[in-house]
Amino acid sequence: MSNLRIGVVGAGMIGRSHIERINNRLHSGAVVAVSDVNLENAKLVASEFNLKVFENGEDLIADSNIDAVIITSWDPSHEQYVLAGLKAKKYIFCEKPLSDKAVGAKRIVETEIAGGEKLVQVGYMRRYDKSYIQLKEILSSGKLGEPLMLHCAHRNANVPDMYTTEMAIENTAVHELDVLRWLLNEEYVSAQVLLPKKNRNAHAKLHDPQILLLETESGIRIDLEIFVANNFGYDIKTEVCCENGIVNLPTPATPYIKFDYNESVAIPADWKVRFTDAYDKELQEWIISSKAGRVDGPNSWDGYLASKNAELCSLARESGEIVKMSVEAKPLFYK
Ligand code: ISE
Repeated sequence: MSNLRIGVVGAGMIGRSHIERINNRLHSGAVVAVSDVNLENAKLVASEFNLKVFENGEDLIADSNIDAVIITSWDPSHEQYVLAGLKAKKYIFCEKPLSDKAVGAKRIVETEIAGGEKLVQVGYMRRYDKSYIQLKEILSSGKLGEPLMLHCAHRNANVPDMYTTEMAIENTAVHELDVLRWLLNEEYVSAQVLLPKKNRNAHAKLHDPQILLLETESGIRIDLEIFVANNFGYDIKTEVCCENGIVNLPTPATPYIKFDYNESVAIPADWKVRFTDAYDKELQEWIISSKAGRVDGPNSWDGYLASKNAELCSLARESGEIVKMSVEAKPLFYK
């Protein structure tokens, strides 16, 4: 079968890097078209990868020469493009979050169910990361007993000036909100957010760091540190304390150097470095499953729960209260 012809809506940082990986490294699919609200940016990326430029995302999505769509535009525009993709009955890969609002993600779920065909995958790439997969295998083997507590950290060296206090949860912690329910096979029942002393490296519109305290259905307690202006590098931690033992998320190997009377190991600069293999695997599998007419990865329901849970955590931060998170029954369509 011929290559899946892919159109990309949003030619910013992650959009460009997905185009590069698909066209230079992956197989069975090719990005053939691009659009961006910044037309000049779309033209620049198009000339680099020899793509057709569309002036607006909806036209690209509806074009009959496009089989499937990747949405990497800015978060508030995800919903409108996913809905356009559903209308055109195309396979859609939408970067996280599925929508910046739970109500938007819910509309996507309802539209997809009404259309009768599963078409949407959400870019929660950690589920494709080798170290998370190993962690899940160890927990599922049962040899460590039941998980009781998780100690997690999501640390970035820095974030752009437009990054706000809300985004620490809705753009950053949303990864853990997705991957931990996948890891534990459980939903969250409550959340609380603590605000430690403010980091002077964070700009005025960002309270950094933040601590999320989550509780799951069976009573597992999770503490998650979000520290996005740490000035030293990208650092992701998950320690799971079980009845008979403890397991830590493996850190991908980097060279251990002895030099000039010092020992050192490099820390990744950002997520693009730390999760590059996961992004490759995620998109390769998306191309293969789209060609086979399936959605195998995190779907709209997962995307909706991540956005909804993030919104509830934001509410917990604003109110200072412990917020209850009701467990919604998964629609049959997604089972
Ligand atoms: C960014 O949008 C991501 O998705 C990264 O994975 C995350 O680490 C970062 O904090 C977010 O801002």
